Amino acid sequence: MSRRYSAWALLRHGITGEAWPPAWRAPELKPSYSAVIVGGGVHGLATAYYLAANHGVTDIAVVDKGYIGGGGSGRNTAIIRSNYLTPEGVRFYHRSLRLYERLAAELNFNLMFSQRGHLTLAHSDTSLRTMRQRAEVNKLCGVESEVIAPEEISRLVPCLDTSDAVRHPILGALYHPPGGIVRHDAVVWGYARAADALGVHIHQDTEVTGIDVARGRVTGVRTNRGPISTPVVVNCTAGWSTLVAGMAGVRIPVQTFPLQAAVTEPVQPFLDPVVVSGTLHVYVSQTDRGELVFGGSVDPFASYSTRGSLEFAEGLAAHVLQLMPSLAPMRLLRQWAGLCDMTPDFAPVMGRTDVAGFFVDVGWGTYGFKAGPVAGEAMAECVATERTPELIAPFTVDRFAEGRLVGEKGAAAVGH
Ligand code: PYC
Repeated sequence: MSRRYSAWALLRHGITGEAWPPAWRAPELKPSYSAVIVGGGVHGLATAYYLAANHGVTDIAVVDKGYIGGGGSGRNTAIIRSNYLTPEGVRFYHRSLRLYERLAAELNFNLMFSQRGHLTLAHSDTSLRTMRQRAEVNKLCGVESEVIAPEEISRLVPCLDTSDAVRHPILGALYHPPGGIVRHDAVVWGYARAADALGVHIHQDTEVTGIDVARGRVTGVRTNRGPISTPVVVNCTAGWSTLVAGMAGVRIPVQTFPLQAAVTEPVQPFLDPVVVSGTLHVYVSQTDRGELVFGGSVDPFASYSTRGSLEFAEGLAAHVLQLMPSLAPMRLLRQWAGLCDMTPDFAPVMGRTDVAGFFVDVGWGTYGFKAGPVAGEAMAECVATERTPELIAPFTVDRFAEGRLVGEKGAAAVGH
């Protein structure tokens, strides 16, 4: 633990009320940087951190039009897992989970990563077959996953109604012990602090309004605070990814849909694993503070709204109570939505583009937060070496024109 955050400092600040030193600086915006990363969420900050830590590139600006972690990184349900469907996806998220496992030590910041297991329920023969397929692909890629029967599910989550007296009886589940939850704002702040300490400049309230390209190469970005000249721009945005890419003349096949979530009042711990039901369009986990965090499917219509709707809350309550009837007395405290950039195959768009120096790390759909560390690591390598790392080669933008889709819809937490 650094001296700034020692137990002695904690005591002194607690007793005297002395202000804490800022966890990252607020530097002047320089007129030029070696690289500008657009988007101060977990992807942008992780890319900056790994560029500095793994490749010695520190002359970087991370710019965000709002505050860091204010977009998808602060609006997700903080689920970490690697039990995907395609070998490309499983290998990629497996690396992310491994990075998450040692991230608190690496960043010297408590991320509250809790590997409490992850259960995806199957309510039909078809989904049981998909779970079996996922379990086999997972095992072949070295990821711990197995299909378990209702008796075992009931032992892991006693509050689940595993009887067959319900509309959608539980036939089995994909059980993934290494999955779990993490404190999402801590991940953002941990990367921000560590990147800042290595010399990266973080500029909040700094909106990119244009990207300059000359003779097929990026030459700079324009912002609401003035122009920056740079040979490298990395688009790490969600929600605005097509708009930022469009500024460089790059088209990516993404449509943006809100994904709603909600949180209850805190109660005593009773739910250990994360529970997902695609058929009932719901996933739920209990935080260390005791709240239940719920999410559902993306909204049926493309939009940029980040407000919750009554329709969602009603549907959510109905579905949750079919799974866990004893939750009926609990009260919802808050609702919100995040923006999900959906691609045709539910896999991301990563790497170089036809514009030299313009890189993309976008199209994360509902999978973005859990990919933050591996995406940052791989994008940093891609930018620093100008080569596409093997792990992200399946996700390049040219796959759409070449018909190399990576169909990852079957690994979605809920139906979309
Ligand atoms: O893929 O685990 C997931 C997920 C949960 C919420 C949104 N996506």
